[in-house]
Amino acid sequence: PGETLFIADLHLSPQRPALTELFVSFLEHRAAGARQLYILGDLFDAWIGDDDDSLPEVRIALQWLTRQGTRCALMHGNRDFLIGRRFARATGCDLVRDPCRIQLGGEPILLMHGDLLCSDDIAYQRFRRRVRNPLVQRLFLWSPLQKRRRIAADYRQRSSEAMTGKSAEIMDVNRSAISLRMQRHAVRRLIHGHTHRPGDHAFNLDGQPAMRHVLADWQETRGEALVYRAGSWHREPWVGSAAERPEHSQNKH
Ligand code: LP5
Ligand code: MN
Repeated sequence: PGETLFIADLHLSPQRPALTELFVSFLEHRAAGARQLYILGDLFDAWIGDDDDSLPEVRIALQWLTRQGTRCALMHGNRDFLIGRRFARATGCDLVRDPCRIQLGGEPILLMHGDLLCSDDIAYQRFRRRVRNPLVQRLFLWSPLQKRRRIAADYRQRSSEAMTGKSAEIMDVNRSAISLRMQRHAVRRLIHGHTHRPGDHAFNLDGQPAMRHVLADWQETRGEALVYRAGSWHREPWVGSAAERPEHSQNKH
């Protein structure tokens, strides 16, 4: 009983206050009351350590959400894999591994951020292995915040330069990587984000119907959640709560 919501790729940053506002309104007016919220990576556009206290309103809203009774699970994305236990403790969120296998209504489901499925992107997978190395991370976290900000900006820069030379196919998920993961975890449903190519893909896995839900990335004007309720699945846009929209208050007065 109760709803389960899935979102990913919000890419929150201090440079996009309207996006943060949209997300906070989603927590307050939509996620509240749900049984569980899953955030499947890239909540933040870049996370350089839990000691960086930018975007305090996000922590406050997540803490409020978990305190009022909605469980919130947080998975690392390729932009915010440095979210740590301090952030989790402060917000009441559970950090979950990528991949993560859950059960909903008796059905096993695999959750991933999605970057691991992009196995054709060799340069990225090499980069990923390096920055996911615990020793490399510890060294990074020991540096002063200013230095970390510079390094993160440099990675972003080099990454976007690298991406101009990659084809769309290379940066998309690999079909056999999907099948392998789903077989290994014995699931017929996979939910992931990362590619910013939202869609519901029904396909055949070992002669059986299978489903892959790709979550949408969020924009200032529109977010989206995948919702599981009473045995069925649907996508739901989020454009802010009616009470907060300017047209609404104009009608009121
Ligand atoms: O997210 P998106 O869609 O823009 O791009 C990804 C891949 N890029 C990345 C890099 C991130 O954007 C960088 C942001 C990091 C923020 C946190 C900083 C913390 C640093 C902590 C260090 C311990 O994920 C991109 C994919 C694309 O998705 C599609 O899947 O293609 O991958 C790249 O472009 C990577 C390049 O191919 C290689 C990057 C070279 C950078 C040089 C780094 C040197 C090695 C560092 C070793 C410590
Ligand atoms: Mn991503």
